[in-house]
Amino acid sequence: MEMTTDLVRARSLVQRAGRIVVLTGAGVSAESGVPTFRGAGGLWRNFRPEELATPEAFARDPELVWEWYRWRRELVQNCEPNAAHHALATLALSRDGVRIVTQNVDGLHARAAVARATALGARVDAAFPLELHGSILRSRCTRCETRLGDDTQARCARCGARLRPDVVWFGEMLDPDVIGEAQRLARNADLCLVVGTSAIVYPAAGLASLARAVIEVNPDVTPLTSTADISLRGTAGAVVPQLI
Ligand code: BV8
Ligand code: ZN
Repeated sequence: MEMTTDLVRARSLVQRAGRIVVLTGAGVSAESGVPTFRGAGGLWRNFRPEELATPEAFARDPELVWEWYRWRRELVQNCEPNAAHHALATLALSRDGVRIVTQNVDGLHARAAVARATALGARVDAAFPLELHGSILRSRCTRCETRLGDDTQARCARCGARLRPDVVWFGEMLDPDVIGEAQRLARNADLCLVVGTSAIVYPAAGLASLARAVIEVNPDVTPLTSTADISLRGTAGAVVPQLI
């Protein structure tokens, strides 16, 4: 992507910003091979995510919902963080005041944080993302809230209740501490760098407008485009490394 004036302006905004919140969506993982929710390939057996990622779907057919999550878990474990994940992790590790807040549940930001922190000999937590919607790599008990890493059994070892993916479904509240921290970070941010989200899922999509300035990176136009200070029309893998 040639250095357009917008890219030059965006780069200087990133350099001058003190505190930056990076808000990412499924688009940041598209070049890693993870299907987005609303783009092509986001479907599984002709189900839309909004039909399966709900408490009602899980209550009605837990096995079908688990089958979808196991398929997604297997898929993301075979994907690698891409240049955008690594560039964002490097940004967060190389200067203070940068926090990554993600809607994604694929764990790729965390993997990039570990890889970059190891390479830079830095403490990983600065690049660890705030996961607004949880992670499909974890499960939790539907009764006693025990959380498990990579589990295989469907029942809680402690209380015998059914396990569920440790994600926030449509119609469920986000963890108040997590969304509260994300809103505090966005309110205090000089810049919100929005990468790869269709900006239609709330409350996450409402974070960008809390920051003093917004830069958007997306191949398509979104509801944020008209209010963003700069909107870079390109993919995360191509644009984000040039921004950092
Ligand atoms: C809540 C975890 C309130 C699960 C997710 C009617 C009924 C029920 C609820 C609602 C309703 N109407 C509105 C709501 C609220 C609802 C909502 O906002 N719905 C939307 C669809 C209208 N929100 C909720 O339900 C939230 N909870 O509001 O609770 C409440 C109040 C009181 C009491 C009880 C409850 C919970 C929302 C969380 C849902 N869980 N995920 C799972 O993943 O299995 S959200 C899911 O969508 C993913 O996390 C995803 O990240 C998120 C947003 O999607 P995007 O990330 O933006 O992905 P998408 O595919 O849409 O877009 C990709 C973008 O990338 C595109 O713009 C594309 O152009 C771009 N792109 C493509 N390639 C690239 C790229 N960009 C860069 N580079 C590329 N290469
Ligand atoms: Zn339990």
